[in-house]
Amino acid sequence: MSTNVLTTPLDVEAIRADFPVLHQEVRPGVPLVYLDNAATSQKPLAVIDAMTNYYRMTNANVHRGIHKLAEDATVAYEGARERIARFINAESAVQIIYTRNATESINLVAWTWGVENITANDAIITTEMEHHANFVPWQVLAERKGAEIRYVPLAEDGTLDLDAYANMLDEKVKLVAIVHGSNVVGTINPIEEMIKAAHDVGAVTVIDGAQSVPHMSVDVQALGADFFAFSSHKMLGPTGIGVLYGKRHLLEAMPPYMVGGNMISKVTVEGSKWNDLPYKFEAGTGAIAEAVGLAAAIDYLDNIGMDVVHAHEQAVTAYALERLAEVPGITVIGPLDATKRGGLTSFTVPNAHPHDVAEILNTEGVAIRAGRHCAQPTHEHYCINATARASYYIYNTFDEVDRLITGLYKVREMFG
Ligand code: C6P
Repeated sequence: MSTNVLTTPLDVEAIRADFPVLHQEVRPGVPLVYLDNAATSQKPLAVIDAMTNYYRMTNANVHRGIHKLAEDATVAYEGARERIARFINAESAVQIIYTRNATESINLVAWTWGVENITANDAIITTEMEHHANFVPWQVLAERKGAEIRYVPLAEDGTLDLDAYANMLDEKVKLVAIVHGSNVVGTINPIEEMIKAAHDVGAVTVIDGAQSVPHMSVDVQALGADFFAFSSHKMLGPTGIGVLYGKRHLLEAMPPYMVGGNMISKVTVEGSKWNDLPYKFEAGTGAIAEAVGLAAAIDYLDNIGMDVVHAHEQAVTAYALERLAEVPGITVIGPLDATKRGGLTSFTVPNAHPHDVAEILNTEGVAIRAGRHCAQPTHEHYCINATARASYYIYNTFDEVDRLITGLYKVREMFG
């Protein structure tokens, strides 16, 4: 047990009361401990109710009808866009493009801005810390264009090697793609300074905020990001909707990603003209109820305060790091200082495959993720095949970390 006093600024029990899914036993007498939040978060009643009410009372298509329901649906859909813009401090809601998820947001940039701007004379920088969503699109784009791709290596402590980054920045570099918060090592990267360095050589930046926006205050203008991507489902919102923020002049100059209805202003047999931002990038009917749900999730998080969310996660993560260090043989990858991390811990257990670790923890009611977490280059850096990962959110308690540790002692007993 920890010798430190365990404190959090959050009333976690009150928060837990808002999440129906948490109040269940995975088998009789074994309550669920949900520590797979980096994969997807649970949803509070406020989000579930907002979406249910939308379907019960409003449901209509947006931007098309002139009847009351269509108008109400449009107000809700566009109101959600405004809400998202305020949450990340975008200059304008027209810079918030609805996508399906962070992966689609990044692909949108690769297959529009990237195709238009990257040539065989250019270089793209990404890092060994990326989720495949911010790695594979750039690899494929570089291959197709015959461009060079450079990878910022990880330093020994699980941060990015910033000296190597500085050395690889030159006038050939046209695009820099960096993850804000890693989904494996947990590191929060100093992206403000990395973006500034990229801008100094004239490069455009794509920031993967899938693991930062849910957990900390993010101000896209203060960061200076050209493009910023995230997913609703990791931040208490529904699946099926994500966000791409982009600087207006870049979005204006980009061709559409998909074409069809909604994204046009004029269509004749001679040709078509594109709609204004943000609709130019939103072909077809969008995820309307999901936008409503995402706005409710943002209200819920903002009500708590993102600084409080972050402080709670750092307290739980610091406690987890301390307790994981007690279990003989466990190796945690990434910075051991919780203040440099988001709320997750990836680790290996001697003689036990991460899938076995997850399996045994599952019998103890503890849900974690095992595997490469769609970040194979990061695992290759450590010369390991896979890790077990426990990831925390606003509703996780210190007691739940204790349940994880008890389960890990069982794993150690079984695997020697
Ligand atoms: N990581 C995890 O368990 P999507 O799937 O598009 O909503 O998010 C992709 C993504 C992009 N970047 C980072 C840093 C991420 O962590 C993820 C999703 C999940 O780690 C599922 S693989």
